[in-house]
Amino acid sequence: MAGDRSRCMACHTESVEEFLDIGTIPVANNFVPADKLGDPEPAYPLRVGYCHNCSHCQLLDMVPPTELFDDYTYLSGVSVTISEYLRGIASGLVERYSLGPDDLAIDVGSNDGTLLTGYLPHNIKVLGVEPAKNLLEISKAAGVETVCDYFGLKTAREVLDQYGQASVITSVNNFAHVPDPHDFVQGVDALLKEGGVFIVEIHYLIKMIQDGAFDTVYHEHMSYWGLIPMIALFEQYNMHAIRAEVLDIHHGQLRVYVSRKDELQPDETVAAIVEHEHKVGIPGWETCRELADNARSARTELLKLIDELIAEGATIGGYGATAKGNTLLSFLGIGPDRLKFIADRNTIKQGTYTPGHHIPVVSPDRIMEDKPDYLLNLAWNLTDEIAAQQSEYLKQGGHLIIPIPEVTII
Ligand code: JHZ
Repeated sequence: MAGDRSRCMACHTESVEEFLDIGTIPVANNFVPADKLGDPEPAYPLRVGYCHNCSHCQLLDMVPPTELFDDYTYLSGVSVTISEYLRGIASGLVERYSLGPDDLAIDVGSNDGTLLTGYLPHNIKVLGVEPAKNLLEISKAAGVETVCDYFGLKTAREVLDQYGQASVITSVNNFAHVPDPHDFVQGVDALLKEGGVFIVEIHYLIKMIQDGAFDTVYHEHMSYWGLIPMIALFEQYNMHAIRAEVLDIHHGQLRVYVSRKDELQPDETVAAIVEHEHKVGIPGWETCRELADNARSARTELLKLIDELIAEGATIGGYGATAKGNTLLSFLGIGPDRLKFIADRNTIKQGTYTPGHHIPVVSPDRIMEDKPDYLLNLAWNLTDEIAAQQSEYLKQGGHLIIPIPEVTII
């Protein structure tokens, strides 16, 4: 059962007010196998709230992490763009902090181990922490040792006993998945060696609002962080941000480098982003309400387009069986009557059906077999890679419909 949460997980005051209601829907990454199609599918409310005290945004209803992450269908290594990006984080850290064979690099939420493989050519010791049991074999085959658990103070102490202190700890697209960020930060503090750095990367609340990327909202994403609330959290544990970057990957990400206060000093990037957040009102109740308005207008516009195309006799498929795609499809009420299939290269997802509306997930080979007139691109953050891969389909007159940030056809 989902628990209700009007108490802010960052500042602990009872100040969280709802601004966006996506509906009661199944968990985004729980694709349904063919033999389970007749089984009851749990659905949970998906509502986002704003903390009037510290500006942090979070879900109001929490699904137990075990239901979200024990068995996980998303693989970091499927997209070339994402794989290169993740390995680039590792090699960037080797260079920035002159890491060598004596250093231990830990990645929390290490998924299939893709990020950690970026350290291997540099002979850095690596360790993943990842709760999804089904991904262990994949990371092992990639040469990455993984502790299969949820990260927090308890796990950090166990890792410390067995592997020693870490020089760098990364958490990329994982910190938002955490129901208790305080416990997580205490774990980082317990495990990081003196002068070590914690690098946290997360979908950026400000970008999400600017792009109207309401599809970033799904049960896995319990938090929606800006830099200012995050700094306030670290402050409570004598830690601070020493560098911050806003990046274009995914739906716009914030990367923050964090150390203990008395160990490393911040550069000018932190103050610049803090100033920008103050300027845009980080994010502010009214701005949050705008995201909800944008979500509703995007729904009307996209449904109108799809239904007009179908009325003209066009056929439509989808590309990218993404978590965010499932929020979009659920919010719009799109099922197999409108989208014939969704193509995805991830073989774990192929042969399954989207949660809720049960659209079949198929191999991308199906695109050239069926040649639908349009493909709704549910991985709109990876359009360049998908357009290059589907160049033949596009050359033969096929089109991609990009839903966000603007409804566009290419
Ligand atoms: P992608 C996941 O969200 C879940 P999703 C998670 N919670 C999170 O925060 C974000 O990532 C960051 C496929 N694909 O990365 C692979 C092809 O088939 O947008 C993936 O299934 N062919 C951790 O699921 C999907 O698209 C291709 O050529 O919204 C992309 O998923 C390419 C490029 C991708 O994340």
